[in-house]
Amino acid sequence: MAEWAAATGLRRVVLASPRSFCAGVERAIAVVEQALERHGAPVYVRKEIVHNATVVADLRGRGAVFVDELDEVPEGALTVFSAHGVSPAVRRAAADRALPVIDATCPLVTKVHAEARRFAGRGDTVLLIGHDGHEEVEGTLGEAPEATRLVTDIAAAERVQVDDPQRVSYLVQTTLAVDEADGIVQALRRRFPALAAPASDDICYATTNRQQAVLMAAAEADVVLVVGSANSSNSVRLVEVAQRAGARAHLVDGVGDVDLRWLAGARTVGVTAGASAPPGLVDELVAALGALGADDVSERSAAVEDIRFTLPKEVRRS
Ligand code: 0CH
Ligand code: SF4
Repeated sequence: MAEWAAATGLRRVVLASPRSFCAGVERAIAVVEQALERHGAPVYVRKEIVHNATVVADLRGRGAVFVDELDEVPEGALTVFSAHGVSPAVRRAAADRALPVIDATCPLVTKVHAEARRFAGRGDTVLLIGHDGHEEVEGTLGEAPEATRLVTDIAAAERVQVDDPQRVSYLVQTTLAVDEADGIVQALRRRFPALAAPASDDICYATTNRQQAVLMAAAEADVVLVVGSANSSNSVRLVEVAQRAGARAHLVDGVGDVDLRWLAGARTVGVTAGASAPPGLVDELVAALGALGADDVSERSAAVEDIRFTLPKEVRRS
């Protein structure tokens, strides 16, 4: 009760915009929904379709079966690849078993895969800036495993070895923090002045926009709440970006994760959501903050997004 009372000084909610679903996530979820509608349950999905507990639970309830690897998929069962992409080895394994596949890889992840093939194909050592063990990184590394080295941070950039310093290029995981990745690229460029860059930024528009927007909200807020799951790279980056800007920031899967002690003494709460977090969870959170006294809800907009991706041909609406 005392915690509840301490949290009731709340007056304002500042919503970061854009927030929540990006075009790649909307497409990936629509792939599973359409597959279920057209083919019926079960539809097998390799890995989480996107890294969000609510999205996964919802689709599971409608007949999607999430598996870690293809060997858990029965013969001939319809299989969806997640938004984060897969390595050529996984594609081959599916083809060897003649599994019917629908690929929900985001087109902007596919773009990075194409760059990996192009850079490695011309003889470069490819320095992939990203997080060890993340599914997107595993997929991209798999395009040219012999030629690619993972660079996780500035310390790794300082020690990575390349075959020929004149033939070096870099790629970036699509969901990294822009400021952190810039620092790593600068460290690499100091060591390899001939370092070649991707033709366009690998950190995607959605990641970049959500980071700029959370900075705007964080500048006004006493505390920032980011809706997203703990395994969601882009969501965790939003927390870190806000924290680096000096804000207190917390990741929550939904309103049930909010610790009232975080709100004690706060008058303004910033709210955003990672690219895989459903907008309805944000609505629930804002409603709960309203019940605590926040009667002034406004948005801070860093960009307007109107990007949409067409669905894979197997589930395209005609
Ligand atoms: O941020 P990550 O990559 O962990 O993935 P997510 O939370 O599922 O968000 C969507 C991005 C998917 C691939 O870029
Ligand atoms: Fe695609 Fe970017 Fe969304 Fe990832 S975060 S699914 S790369 S639009």
